[in-house]
Amino acid sequence: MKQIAPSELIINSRGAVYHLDVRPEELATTIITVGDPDRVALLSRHFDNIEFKRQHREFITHTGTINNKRLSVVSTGIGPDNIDIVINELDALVNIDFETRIIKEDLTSLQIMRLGTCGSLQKDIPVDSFVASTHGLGLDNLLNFYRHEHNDEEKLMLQSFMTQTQLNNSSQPYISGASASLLKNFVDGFHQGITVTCPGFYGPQGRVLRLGLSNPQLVDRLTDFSFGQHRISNFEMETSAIYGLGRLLGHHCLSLNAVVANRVVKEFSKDSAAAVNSLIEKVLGIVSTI
Ligand code: R1P
Ligand code: URA
Repeated sequence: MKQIAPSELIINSRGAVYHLDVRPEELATTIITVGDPDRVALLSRHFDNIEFKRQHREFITHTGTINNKRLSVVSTGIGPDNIDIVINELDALVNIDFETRIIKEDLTSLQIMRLGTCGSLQKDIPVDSFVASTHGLGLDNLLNFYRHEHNDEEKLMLQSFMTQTQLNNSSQPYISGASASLLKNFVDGFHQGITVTCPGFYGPQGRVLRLGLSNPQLVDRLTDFSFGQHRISNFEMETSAIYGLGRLLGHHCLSLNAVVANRVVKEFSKDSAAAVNSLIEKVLGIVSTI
């Protein structure tokens, strides 16, 4: 078995992985990722005990238990580039032996749930409601750096997406589904739909401040897209990267987001902090029982 070189898997003097600064024994196999570093403590304050806390850059990790379930909460910061770091390092922590630098023979499949905020692309998915993503559709290109394949349904969905959105010049989209075994626990109180992940908050999500857009119809076309029963519910900046990399590495992933903006009716939540807190309580209530 090939040893992974110190330049490829970087382990610091604490024996912890480079960006997250977490050692293998400090991570639980059920993980909630959040974009905002301040959100980590908002989750861990509900823990019965916290055994581990660490921060390096925007990556904060708290590990503890809730109802006897061991859970880690990890902040990712914003964007798919950070997700590349977080998912690869979480996977390395469980599936690469940090002593020998060799991939383990028995691989561990993590449960990784994103708890974030998003913009709704449908009139009937209002601000302050919650969305569970059936799919992550990436406009961010991250997965195109990895060998990956789409199944026949995904190929057809992407073809239809390209035709309907006319995105041809901006990106090569990719798509991956949620973990069905996780998604089935998040039905009551959640809208479901395809989540589009964008490589930015302004132009890539059709927001105009001072700059013109190359595809001014994008938001409307995303709203109008349909493929069989599927439609696009929302967009944000991490889900497709989590679903794409998570699937390639054999983890169970799910993205759950509070709607803070509705781009169809042009509203922003009057109390986005309350919406996030309510999502936290709902998700922890479910996660502690599965
Ligand atoms: C943009 O404001 C950020 O909010 C959303 C987007 O995905 C992006 O990260 O998620 P978080 O609230 O989890 O950061
Ligand atoms: N996060 C996003 O990425 N977009 C929104 O509109 C709201 C939150």
